[in-house]
Amino acid sequence: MHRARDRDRGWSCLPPCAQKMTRLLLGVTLERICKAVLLLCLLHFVIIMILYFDVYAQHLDFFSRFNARNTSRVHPFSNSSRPNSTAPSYGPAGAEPPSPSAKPNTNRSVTEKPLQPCQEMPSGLVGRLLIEFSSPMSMERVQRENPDVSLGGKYTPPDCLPRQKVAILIPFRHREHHLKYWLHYLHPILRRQKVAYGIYIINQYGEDTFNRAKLLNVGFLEALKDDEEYDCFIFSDVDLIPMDDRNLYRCYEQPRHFAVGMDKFGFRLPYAGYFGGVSGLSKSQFLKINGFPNEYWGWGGEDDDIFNRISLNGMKVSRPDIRIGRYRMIKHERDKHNEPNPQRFTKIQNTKMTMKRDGISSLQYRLVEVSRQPMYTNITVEIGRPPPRLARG
Ligand code: BGN
Repeated sequence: MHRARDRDRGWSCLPPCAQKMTRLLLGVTLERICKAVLLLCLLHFVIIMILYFDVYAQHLDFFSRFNARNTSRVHPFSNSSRPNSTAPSYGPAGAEPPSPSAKPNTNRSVTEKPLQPCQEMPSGLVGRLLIEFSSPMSMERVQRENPDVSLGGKYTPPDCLPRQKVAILIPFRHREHHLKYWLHYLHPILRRQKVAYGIYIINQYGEDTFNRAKLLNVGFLEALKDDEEYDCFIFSDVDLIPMDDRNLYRCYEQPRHFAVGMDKFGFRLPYAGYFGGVSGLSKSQFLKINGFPNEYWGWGGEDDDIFNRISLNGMKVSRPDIRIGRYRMIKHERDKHNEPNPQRFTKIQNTKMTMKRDGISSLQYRLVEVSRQPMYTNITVEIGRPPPRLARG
């Protein structure tokens, strides 16, 4: 009955034939699937090849840059701006290779690509860091670990053009142990941050009362004597290590406070106007506030005075996010000859009156020695002592 109907409709196939048809259809489908898979494989192969050649080309590019750098190695900082006549000598003359700068080098070989400005947020940063002070540290180890740092503690990124030249100034006396850790942690961080920098230890000569802010004023002038291209100054205590390399050591539109969350303050800002520990000002910001006060002898208050100077001159302090601006402080006893300054409470009330006459414009000091060490430049300076207190009555 069915067969008769099929015949009527023009279908001439009997059951074995229908099976054949089904198999044929299956075969065709399978063939199509195979072709599609083959095509996908081919596409995959082509994509892989494109990616491979892209990476390979980058490698070639990297190696050509590397070679060019090795043959015409550019030294980080110029010494053309050194002081003449009365100025101290900064290490052996001719010991440094010729001057480079953050500006493009016109003598580059034709095959070498011109350097691009360094990224705002460099890609090699790692974020949170493990900071500890229990493993033994030596200056030899720091030197071994930082072969790219040149004499005097100077560095410039080899693969991009830094936007600023940063002088890092550390007020100092008898803290050699802390300095080793500071250099051990900071050199690699600054390198990853693509900073062009020089490290200056401003060492107070003698045993008179310590004066942090005055030492920093000296550091500002001496660093500029060493290299007039510095346009950013970062002032750091020797015992403070950043716990995150996204806390970028450079200058900003507004004066910068870096050490917003220290471990000793429970990783919080101790008060809204706190400007201690690590801070940074561009050259023009620093000059606008007439530098730092010279008259804060002993511990405390000088950072509050600087904060006042910033506000009184119409600027605002900028800060990193509290999660990024974390710091570890190396534990230590209170230094001798750096007792809390009893005058600090009244002094910080008078910044408006004192800042014009007391500052970088009135700074006096005697340079004792400048010596270039492999990992830093050491500037020893005599800055005097606090004036004798007026007898009462
Ligand atoms: C403040 C100090 C700062 C110091 C911080 C954190 C003064 C001035 C009188 C109020 N200021 O109190 O210099 O950095 O503590 O230790 O003492």
